Amino acid sequence: MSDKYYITTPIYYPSGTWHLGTCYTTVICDALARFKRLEGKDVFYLTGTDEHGQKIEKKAQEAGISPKQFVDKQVDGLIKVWDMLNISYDKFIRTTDDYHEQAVQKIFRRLYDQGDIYKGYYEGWYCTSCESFFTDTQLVDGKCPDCGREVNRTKEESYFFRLSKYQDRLIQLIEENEEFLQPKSRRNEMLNNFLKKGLEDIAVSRTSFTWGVPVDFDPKHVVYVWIDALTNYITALGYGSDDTTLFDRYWPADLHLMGKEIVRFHSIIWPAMLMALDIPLPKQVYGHGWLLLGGDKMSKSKGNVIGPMELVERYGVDAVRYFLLREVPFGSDGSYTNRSLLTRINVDLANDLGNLVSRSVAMVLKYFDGVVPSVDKVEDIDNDLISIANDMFATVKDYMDKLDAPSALVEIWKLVQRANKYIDETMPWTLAKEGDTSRLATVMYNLIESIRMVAVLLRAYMVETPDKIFDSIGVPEQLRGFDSMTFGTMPAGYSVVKCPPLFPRIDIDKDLMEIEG
Ligand code: ME8
Repeated sequence: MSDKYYITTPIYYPSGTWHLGTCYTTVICDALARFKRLEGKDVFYLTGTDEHGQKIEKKAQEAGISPKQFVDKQVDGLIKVWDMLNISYDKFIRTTDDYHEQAVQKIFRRLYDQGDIYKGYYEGWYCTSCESFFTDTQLVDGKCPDCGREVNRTKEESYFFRLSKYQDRLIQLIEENEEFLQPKSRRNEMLNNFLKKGLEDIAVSRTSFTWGVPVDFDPKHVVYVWIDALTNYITALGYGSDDTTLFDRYWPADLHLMGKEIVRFHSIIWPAMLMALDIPLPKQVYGHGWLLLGGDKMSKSKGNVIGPMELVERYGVDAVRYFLLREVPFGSDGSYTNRSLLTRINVDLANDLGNLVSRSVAMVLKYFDGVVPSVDKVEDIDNDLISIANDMFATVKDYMDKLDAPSALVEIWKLVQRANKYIDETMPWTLAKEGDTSRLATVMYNLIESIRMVAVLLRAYMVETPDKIFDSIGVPEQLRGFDSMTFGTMPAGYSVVKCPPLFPRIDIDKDLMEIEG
């Protein structure tokens, strides 16, 4: 099995407000990247920005500044959001980076030289918001079939990519290799709605505006923004430059993760381009669902957004990350409401996790002067807790291999909840009163060890809480890794210290009044 893992988010249009929906793909990729790193893999996590095209040119005009000034400002804003969410990307690519533009030109020329790109005339419809071309029959009620907005009639000289030539190979790829495109619903959609209806060659250059990568052998054309954007996954690794070390190491991508609305580009156009370039295909393209607000996709251009910054400032980075990873069943849509966020924080984080840690630490402080005691008197009831703890890693890993972070978190919470129940069942305060120190020691050890194992796994999903827990229960560096996921690995004798509440309980109605007015 290969020990490298190359994972990508789409590159973001720096065209409007950064909102919680924007953060969805990135936070999931981040959890996957962290998980794989903890498994010992050599991870390369790529994200970035998709800065060319008519939409950006228009926005810059409206703002009265140059497109480059516009995107620079927007990208600064995005990087601040990623920093605040502690996104552990290894590279941030901008499609305005010189090396990328040069590689795009080389790729375009090569495809032209070998006959995969040819010159023609495009006449049809263009949705500027989606940066997509459509034929008459593809429109829905005369509007963009993807976003429902107005489309413009376009007629211009254009270069075309021979997409039709790859139709049979694409059908074969998607039908025969189940892993390539997931989930299954997306596979059916691509096969039935696009591939089997017949692929037409696509326009891959524009002449009606200039904000793009110029076609070097015909500079009144700029490369179509999706062709420019998709290549980022290989140009970021040095493809088309003098140094291809990263490309040689990490390509093919293990996972391209994205929202379902752009699966068509990633599972049809992108593999066809790679086939034309004779480059191996990514191992998996996965189209996740949307974060909805008020029943609609949270979206920059619709303006129905919730800002991540305010939420992180108010509730902390881990609460927001946890919500994004836990709330939306993977592959489906899920809704954001302020109440659902606050309820998750109170129930899962403050009550379940926070209370478990604070109660357990308080008892070790009270009954054993803060030193974790060793197991002394074992009872049957311990076995249930221990077996949940011991089985947890394999199950969580299994879910993460299927990209299913919500189910992985549910699995971790089974131990959190079992440990809370264990406190109620063993009643340490009664053991203390009765002077059964041997049994009390065992119960305390089992609780602290369960908490440690939970915190080790949480390192993939949260960025502050695991260390707070480790510091509170005295876990040394070498017992914070995935190689320590067997119950009993931590020896007794470490000291615990009081931990400030991990997630302070929220007065939901009061907070809702403050947030919503
Ligand atoms: O599509 N819920 O960029 P983008 C879940 N530049 N995910 C959401 C979301 C929501 N409400 N809103 C946005 C582009 N996203 C192109 C990609 S890649 C070669 C070019 C996700 O800024 C969206 O599904 O519109 C996508 O995965 C990502 O944010 C970037 O979207």
